[in-house]
Amino acid sequence: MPLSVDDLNLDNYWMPFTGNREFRQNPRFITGAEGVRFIDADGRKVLDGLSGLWCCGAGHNRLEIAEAVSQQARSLDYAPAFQFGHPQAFLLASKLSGLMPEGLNRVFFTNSGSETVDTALKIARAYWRQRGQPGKSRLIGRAKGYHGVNFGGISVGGIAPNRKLFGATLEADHLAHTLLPENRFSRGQPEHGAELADELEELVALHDASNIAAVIVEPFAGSGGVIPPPKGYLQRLRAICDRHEILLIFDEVITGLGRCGAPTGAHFFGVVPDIANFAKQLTNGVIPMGAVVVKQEIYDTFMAQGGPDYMVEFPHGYTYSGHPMACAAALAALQIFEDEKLDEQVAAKAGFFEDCIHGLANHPYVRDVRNLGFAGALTLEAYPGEPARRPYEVSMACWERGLYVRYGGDTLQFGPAFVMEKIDIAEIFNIVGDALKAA
Ligand code: PXG
Ligand code: PLP
Repeated sequence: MPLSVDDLNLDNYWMPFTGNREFRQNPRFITGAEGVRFIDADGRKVLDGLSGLWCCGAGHNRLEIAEAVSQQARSLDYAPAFQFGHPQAFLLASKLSGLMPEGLNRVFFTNSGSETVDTALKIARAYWRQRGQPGKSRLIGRAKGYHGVNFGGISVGGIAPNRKLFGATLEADHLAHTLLPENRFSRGQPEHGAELADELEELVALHDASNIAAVIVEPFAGSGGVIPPPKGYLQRLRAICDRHEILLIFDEVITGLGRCGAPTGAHFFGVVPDIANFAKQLTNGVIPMGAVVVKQEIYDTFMAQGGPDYMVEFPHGYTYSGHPMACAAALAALQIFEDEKLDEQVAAKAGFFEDCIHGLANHPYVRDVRNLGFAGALTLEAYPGEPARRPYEVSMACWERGLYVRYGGDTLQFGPAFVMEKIDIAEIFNIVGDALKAA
């Protein structure tokens, strides 16, 4: 039912990652969804150019998921996560393990990408302590990396506005980002920059590997503006981690479960991390959930500790870890993933998506185009001193024309649902083209 904005009191809700003052002047309400479109408060259909926030790859309002969640709510709404189990969590851990690259098969559940990141960082540090190397505690991220908003995540994260208000973080170093000027307008993985991985060798020389626990990177940087890794870069990072016994964590919150056109970014790039993080697409966005998947050897290290068996091996977990409703949603979502071969759908249509987004290369204000799988970004020429303004303006112009696209920093970002048809993908970029010309 269309909802009148006038009836709502807008005073109390502090919106996340939103210009709250701007929103109150120019409210935009989503009141429904259908397939790959939202419905707004005026009853308009608006094409969803980002699968929600990168999470609804199977499309919106999937009946299979709705029914699984509804059934779960009536049979077991909640079970304590600590010291007791319910079957769906075990089923889901097995099903998810089946989608992982060889060797990643022990699963810890969380409720978001941010919790997943902090959990992975804690596992990494604790692992080295369990192995008798407590000095290995330093964490290394990458400039332009996004690892959520909790303190661990912003410590390794590399997006300045997300860090600058919050004071001291965990000790962390950052590799350089891989957004090189010579790679502008690359299609898929760029040619230049594999050697940027060698910065890790320099950090090892500086700190010594005996002080470094883990390196965390997104297989391709998502929120930082869809930055695919240079060819060979991730392989090089893996080799350096192996050489120095440093854990490699892939934050696959965006890249995982189909976005790259493969089950995971690890599959797509052919590099297997020691720990991989998932969230978003795990439940198709229906119920919040995240998962940290680790190599069996890491889990076994915790299980090999001395002391009585009733002692907790890893003092960490959330009230809602493995929540029955989230498990039900995830089991149904992964079933859809399998039945509809969502990763193969992306692989089959990724070339079309690439042609469409690169078709905007010569449009006004477009300074770079990047893409991989069903992810892409346009970097827009900044107003002097105001890098974020033009993407905001173009995004709002798209909304008026019936397209939801995300803007962040100096980029517009695209991540269509895996099930989106070519005709709708083409429509996304037609609308963006019009909005750019009108800007
Ligand atoms: N790691 C990565 C790689 C992410 O992309 C998180 C962790 C945090 O997840 P939660 O569930 O705590 O938000 C993310 C989330 C965007 C956008 O537009 C990206 C994210 C979230 C919201 C918007 O790029 N990534
Ligand atoms: N704060 C308080 C006072 C709590 O009791 C708890 C959990 O018991 C938490 C925070 C953490 O909540 P969650 O387990 O949902 O992360």
